[in-house]
Amino acid sequence: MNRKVFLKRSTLGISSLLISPTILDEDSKLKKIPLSSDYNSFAVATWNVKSATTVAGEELNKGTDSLNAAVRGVAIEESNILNTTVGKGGAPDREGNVSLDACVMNSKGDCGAVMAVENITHVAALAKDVMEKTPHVILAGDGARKFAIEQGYKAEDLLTNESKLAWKEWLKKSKYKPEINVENHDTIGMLCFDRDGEISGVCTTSGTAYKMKGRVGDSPIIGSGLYVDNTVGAAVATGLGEEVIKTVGSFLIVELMKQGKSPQEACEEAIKRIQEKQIGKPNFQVAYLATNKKGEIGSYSIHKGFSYTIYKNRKCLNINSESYF
Ligand code: SD4
Repeated sequence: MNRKVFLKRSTLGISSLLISPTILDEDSKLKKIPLSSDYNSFAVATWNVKSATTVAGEELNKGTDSLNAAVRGVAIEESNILNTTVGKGGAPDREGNVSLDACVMNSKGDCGAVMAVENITHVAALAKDVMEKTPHVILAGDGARKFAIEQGYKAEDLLTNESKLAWKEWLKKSKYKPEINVENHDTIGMLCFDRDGEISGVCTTSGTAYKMKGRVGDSPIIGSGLYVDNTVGAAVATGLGEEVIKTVGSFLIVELMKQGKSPQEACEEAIKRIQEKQIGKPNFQVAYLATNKKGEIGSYSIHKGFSYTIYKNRKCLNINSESYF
């Protein structure tokens, strides 16, 4: 007897709760059915982004895979014009152009990224398209924008009146000084753990406000802003990208977890690597968020004020992170 059929017949009579949904899927092409009330699936994201995290968590509850759930979740913040650090409404560079960065990485270790893209709101979805529809991992600038238009994305003006007024105000002094925590609402890095225990992640941002034209931070750089190793866990970063890149922060955290550290210990070690090089208290923020295969979460930042949001068991919570200072 075929093994899958055997498993189905022998367990259905006892309790359908014992059947792996994957076996049912492959075998009978049935849609995934809920096991008990909930799975262990969850979505977790940097900062206070309850709507985005809830959308991702509900997608996971419906059986959406971890990457698509994360991309759909972050899309909420990408189109939220009140969020001046992600997507439409993001603060521009010093010449007044809004340029976005994003990357995605799935449980198979495939990844895609777009950098310094103008006029396209949903850059996380675009990064996923780069991964799935091109022979490349990264598309930058105008090439990324052209690819988006070919794929049917709408070209939009991403500079809102509010962001334009704030930029004009900034121009009066023209002093580049990345803020430490932007209203508890910043780059969104999201990790999703789906019903099948597969982990994927997404990172999307407009980067630091009033950056030089062409500046790219950590967020679209695999290993810096995001890293996933489905056998171990995943990590995302927010804060001053230059410092994250110098220590390849997200990859470092996943490697530390691979060597046995908990997500919390790994995030703390990655922040210490940055702090070690500073004299005294730095005037920038970096924060990390990580999960492992057991679904344990860790987070740590240089300064107070970082928080993360988790959707699990149909509840969404915003949790303050511990910090070095
Ligand atoms: C960057 N890491 O472009 C992003 C910005 C950010 O909190 O996360 N700010 O450097």
